[in-house]
Amino acid sequence: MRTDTGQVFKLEDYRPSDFSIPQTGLTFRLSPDATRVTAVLTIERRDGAAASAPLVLDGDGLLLKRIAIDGRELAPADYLATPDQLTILKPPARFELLLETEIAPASNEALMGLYRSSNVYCTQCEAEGFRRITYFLDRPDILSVYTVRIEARLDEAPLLLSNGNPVESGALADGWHYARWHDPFPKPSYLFALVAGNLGQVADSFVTMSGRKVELGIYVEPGKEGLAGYAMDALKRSMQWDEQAFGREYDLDVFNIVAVSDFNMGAMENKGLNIFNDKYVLADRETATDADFANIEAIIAHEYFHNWTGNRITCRDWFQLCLKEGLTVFRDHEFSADQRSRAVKRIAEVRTLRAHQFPEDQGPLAHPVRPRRYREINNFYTATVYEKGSEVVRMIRTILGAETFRAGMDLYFERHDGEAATIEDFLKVFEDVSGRDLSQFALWYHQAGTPNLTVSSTHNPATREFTLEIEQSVPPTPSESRKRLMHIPLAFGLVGAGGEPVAYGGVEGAAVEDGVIHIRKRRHMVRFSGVDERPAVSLNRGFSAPITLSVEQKADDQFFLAGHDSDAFARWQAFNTLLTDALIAAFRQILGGAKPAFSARLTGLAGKIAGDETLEPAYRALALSLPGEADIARDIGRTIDPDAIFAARETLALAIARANQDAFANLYGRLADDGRFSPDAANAGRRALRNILLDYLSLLPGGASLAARHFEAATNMTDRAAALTVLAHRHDGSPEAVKALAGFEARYGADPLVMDKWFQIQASVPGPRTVDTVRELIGHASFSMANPNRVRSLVGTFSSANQTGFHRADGEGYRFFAQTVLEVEKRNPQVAARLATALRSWRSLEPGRQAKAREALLAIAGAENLSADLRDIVERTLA
Ligand code: 0A1
Ligand code: ZN
Repeated sequence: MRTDTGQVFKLEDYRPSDFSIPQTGLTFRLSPDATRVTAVLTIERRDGAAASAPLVLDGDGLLLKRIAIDGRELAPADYLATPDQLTILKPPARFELLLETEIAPASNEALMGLYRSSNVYCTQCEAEGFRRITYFLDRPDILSVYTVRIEARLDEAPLLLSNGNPVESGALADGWHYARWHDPFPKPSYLFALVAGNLGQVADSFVTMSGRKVELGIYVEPGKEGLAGYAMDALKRSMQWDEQAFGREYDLDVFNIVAVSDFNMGAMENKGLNIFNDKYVLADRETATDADFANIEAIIAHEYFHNWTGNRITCRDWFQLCLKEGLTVFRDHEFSADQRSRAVKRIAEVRTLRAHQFPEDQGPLAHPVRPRRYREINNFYTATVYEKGSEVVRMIRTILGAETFRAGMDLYFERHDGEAATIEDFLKVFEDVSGRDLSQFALWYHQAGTPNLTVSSTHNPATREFTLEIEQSVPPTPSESRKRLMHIPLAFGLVGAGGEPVAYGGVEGAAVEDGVIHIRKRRHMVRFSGVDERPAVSLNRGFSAPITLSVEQKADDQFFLAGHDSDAFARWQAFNTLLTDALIAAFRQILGGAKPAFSARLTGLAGKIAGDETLEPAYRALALSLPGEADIARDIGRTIDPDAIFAARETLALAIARANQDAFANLYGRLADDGRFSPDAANAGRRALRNILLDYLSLLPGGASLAARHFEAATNMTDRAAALTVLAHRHDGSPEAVKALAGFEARYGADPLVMDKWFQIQASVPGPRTVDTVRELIGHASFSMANPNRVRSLVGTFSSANQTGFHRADGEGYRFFAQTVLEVEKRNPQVAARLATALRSWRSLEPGRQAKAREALLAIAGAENLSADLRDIVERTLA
């Protein structure tokens, strides 16, 4: 484990390396406890580098066994080797460096570098894992052509995979065999991958737009081949979509995906050999929910799209991470929107952004989409870099229009193919194709914080003028107290009494193009002339900018937009805002000792939306799902009491259920499962609507038995998990809940990915007792502290998705959490650091909980030998 050195890496310190490594040859002789790695590197001093410059290679916990230059062993005086660095004091200008290191994959529990997952050898090198394999210039601007030879025992590892194309394979003495792979595309070390083991294969092929045939393989645990069909289908759709939407063709003869069960993140885009967390590959109706299917489709696409945005054009340094991640998320979002319902996809994206990126941006861990400094790069694979990074690309498209945006992307691929690029390079292509100046817009990359727009409107019937007064502000964030004014593309609509768009004569006060107001100053008075009647204003349509809005809007207008806005996102937003406002009012009533009440107009509108057959079922389901407790907390902002928020939300749910009892029961009946199954978006949407109706109906008398029947009758995991959640959360401890939990465990006890759902459902049961349940479940036979999916399902769910349980008033949730984070850290610092972010919003809690949360953070910070990963998170959180 790398302990903290306190070193801070700064963007302004970037300079190219003195050396390049045009060729990399690697030979692996695989063995669980002592794998021999022989690296043969062609190294050249770069033009302009000082002749006296030593060569300093990165390592991480390495043991050097042999070192030679151009075939001659080095004398001890010629070099300096520590586990973390290799310095060659007087290297020639061009030479071949041979290095032999020995590593122990079986005891690698950090899951970085070469490790074992269920007896399969696999690698994870992003961001800095390659240096755990051999000494190297382990930085993304060192592009090298790799040739890899893998040797293993045939019985232990019949399958040998690496990047690029297979070259040769054959038998060796004593039951060993080998394979050689060559990747003709120069790549950074973080994209290196190796897999060796006994795996089942699903094979298919794809013919690219220029007529080349690509062999596709998905490799899974033997016996699980039947669960990889959906992933394969998603892969072929992704390949086709990238040709159509971006003109991007695949470039190797093979494309392989391997699913492993121990993985720190979702998946990894290694050139020609993607490695996946098996959770994002394996699925069928019996084991996977509709959300799982949608995630698989999106992540398969994401990793595949990286082949152009990330691999062919990579990042100059890790500060540019959003160059590949934000752009690739944008591409996978567009893919899913095209494959599914665009409106529903957009609403879901915004909910995710608000749930994960907004709290990050509004708390102690806030950072710009392109950070300027880091202590541990692993901690910057964040919602800001990924999700806000994607929103920034989307805004570029909004500002330029779809055609010019595509021209810019074409120019980006043409100009930077084969390079390690920067955000400046990316912005420049769009300036060049459009002739626009994007320098103010570039602040979206450089400045942290969620901008806010305050909007009010006036109508003057005498002058027929309608005016929007818009003011922008960007709240201060850590180490950025003063903010500059941003360029915010605000899509809008003026809506007339019949729901029609209101025509206007002219506009003054801001540039307005194609339904977008370009906010560039602190304050704009946007005057629309020739407007006879006061319209309702629909703002930030399609969520055109990742901002918060404070709009002075009459309740009548808000209700009107929730029923009539022609922009599906804005319409959903209008209803969601009504719900949020009602919940916040109820929260205050509860704190004041009053019983909250909700208007019949609001609960009635919920019923109207549920039954509106002109709307897609998936949209109706999203509208009916109330703002989450964390969403409400964020909108309240400070002195949060999670118990009062929970009570407010439950009361509103009950009010909606009571007001619409018959209509909901009726609709629930009409949506009954016919036993046929397809994971497509339309079918998933009907299930989502039926399951949210169950959630409401379960609050009424007879609710537990209704949910139990739903559970028993389920013919797919979506319905089964939904019913189990309702039973466990709403009827905790009831005979129905106890029976269903036991039945689920008995049925799926041997399937770790399904047991993760069982852990998740129990870890998110609201209330003070759940911390005890979670403690107990840590001892369950299906649980393992060494497996990231298990840890996230149980401990991660408890700490980040159980507001009343985790924030138990006596601090017991926090104490359990601190202790567990430190225990996870001993094996896997990266997973521990991510877990620890659950306390990032501790300062918004009411004083009692705040003090207890701080104690827990201090307990973590005070532990000995903290990893760089965890120390970085905890210290920034406390700062
Ligand atoms: N580049 C991957 C994310 C990723 C990052 C780090 C990892 O190391 C444990 C693994 C994966 C992606 O965007 O999918
Ligand atoms: Zn990615």
